[in-house]
Amino acid sequence: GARPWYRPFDANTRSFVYGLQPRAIQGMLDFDFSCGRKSPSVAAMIYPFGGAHIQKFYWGTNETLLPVYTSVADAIKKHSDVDVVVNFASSRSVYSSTLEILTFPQIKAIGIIAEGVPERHARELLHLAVKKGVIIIGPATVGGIKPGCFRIGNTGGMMDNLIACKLYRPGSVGYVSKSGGMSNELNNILSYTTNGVYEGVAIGGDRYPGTSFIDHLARYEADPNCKMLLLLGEVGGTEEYRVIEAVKKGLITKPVIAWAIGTCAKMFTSEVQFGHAGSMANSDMETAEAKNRAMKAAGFIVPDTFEDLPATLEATYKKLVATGVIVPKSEIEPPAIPMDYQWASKLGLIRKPAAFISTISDERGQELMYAGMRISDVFKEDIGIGGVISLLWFKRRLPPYATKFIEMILQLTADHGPAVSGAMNAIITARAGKDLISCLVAGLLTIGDRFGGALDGAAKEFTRGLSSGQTPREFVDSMRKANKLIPGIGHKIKSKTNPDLRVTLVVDYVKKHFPQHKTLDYALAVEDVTTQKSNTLILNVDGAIAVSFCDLLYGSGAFTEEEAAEYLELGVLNGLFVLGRSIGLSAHVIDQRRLRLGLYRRE
Ligand code: Q5B
Repeated sequence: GARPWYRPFDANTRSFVYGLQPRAIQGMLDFDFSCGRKSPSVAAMIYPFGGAHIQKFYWGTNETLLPVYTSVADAIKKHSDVDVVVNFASSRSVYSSTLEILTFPQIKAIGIIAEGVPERHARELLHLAVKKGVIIIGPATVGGIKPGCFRIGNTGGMMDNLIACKLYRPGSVGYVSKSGGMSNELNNILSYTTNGVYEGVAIGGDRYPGTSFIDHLARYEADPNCKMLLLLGEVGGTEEYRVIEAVKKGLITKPVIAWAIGTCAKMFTSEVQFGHAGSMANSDMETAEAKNRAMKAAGFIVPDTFEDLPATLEATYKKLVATGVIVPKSEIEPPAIPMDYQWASKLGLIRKPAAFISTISDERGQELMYAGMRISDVFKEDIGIGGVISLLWFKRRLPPYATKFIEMILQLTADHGPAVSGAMNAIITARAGKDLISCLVAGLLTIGDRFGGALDGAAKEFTRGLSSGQTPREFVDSMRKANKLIPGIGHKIKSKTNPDLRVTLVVDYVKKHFPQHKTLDYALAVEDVTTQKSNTLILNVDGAIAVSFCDLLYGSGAFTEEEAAEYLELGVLNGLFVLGRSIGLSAHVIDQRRLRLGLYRRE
């Protein structure tokens, strides 16, 4: 339904928010809810990029969905009840978007938040809006607030502040200021000196605001529910004189309390430009002092200093109550607004059991940590990939010979030609046109008991044999009796006569650097037995790495017996082969792509 011209916002006002501003919208919806509004004051968002979609918001404790349209026209088509737009477009795009909004007669008021709008654009918009009878609030403002009804964007600050200032229900004072920050102060002062704000508008600090003091004060004058006017002017410009004119002409008759801030400008010897683009006196008339004098002379209620403003407001309010102009209403309790989880958590008001626990890395602080070591120290101390694995897999720094051994494993297992099962699968997958990750995974999934995944089994069986005191032959016989192949023994092409040099490298390194190598020696003794049967039954690369790692876990002094046993139990050793071979499998995929070979089909 049509609203009277002087009341652009009421408890049924519905708006569009131009721009993706979920926090501001949630703030508007929380305000609405505290006012007891029946429906959210935001009907939809308009955002030209990324396609039309839906966004989720809270309505009290429930959730509500708001559509996002890509054009004003689409939004208008769907929401005939909307007559306000809160335009969060940037200073670059606010001109064109406001021009577009102004083409729809349905829109009666626009809040423009952007700072730094070129003055030429602001003036054009202002003229067009006047012609079309549209109220523009801004640019360079938070907007305004109509307690109990409607909040433009972030006006009034956080929810606790809005509640403390009783903005969830209307009072009797209509105010207009330039600055949004000062309007927060006015909301606060009015909440304890009077029955509170009826409506408050911050017109913005630019030289050419869309609407000025007089536009809003004239509305408050005409609105029978507003009983007392408050004007917070400032140094610079002549807008206060237009209000003086109106009072002199008898167009404004309600009591006007007024103050122009910036009286301290006279303390400076040169001209002072305050925070707003418009806050500079270009003539004597534009000084705050001259304005305060003129407003007083015109019959405004002007305190002696800004500090006296609360007392002046209180005295005027009491007079209006005494004469029956204002009849204070009994207070109502606003509904509690649930606090956002993240905010409550930040304030330490709530706790929640962790969904999962991790003990190896932490990215929440300033610097990423690997098992308590700063990422910058990882490089400062040049701990290498072996050091990083020792931190992330074993949560400790291992001695250099051990981290070097880990790196040796990765290098040795990186690849073993295109014929091995994993590489074949990766290659076939690559030739089927799949992406690198799919091909890599196809290769990795081939790793198992027989191919590359014999490390954990080898570690388990050889440590069991060794610790139970079995001789190598007894060990081999017991495995045969149990009908089990010995993990880590045997190779398709490598043999006693065609030795696997990778194994030789491991054996030599371990014998040279490890403080003890009982498990490796035991495995080599087992190899002596198995190769008597067939010279391909050698200690293979999986087996050599696995038994050496057992010697590292048990003999380096970096792990307790229990920890060493636990790591074997957890099955970390196959991970070493997986990690190393990922290098080679990726290489085969890259190679196939480079060769641009077509789909493989077995002939
Ligand atoms: N026999 C590796 O098999 C292979 C025996 C055994 C007792 C054993 C086989 C095996 C255990 C698993 C293991 C890791 C399948 C291998 C790797 C990485 C790689 C690969 C690459 C790379 C080879 C012939 C006769 C039979 C068997 C007996 C065989 N293995 N007895 N313990 N372990 N090993 N896997 O050559 O009486 O004739 O029936 O499963 O450690 O994967 O380069 O390709 O870097 O990519 O096909 O190096 O040893 O031998 O199965 O024909 O057996 O020896 O019982 O006896 P073969 P089979 P019998 S390293």
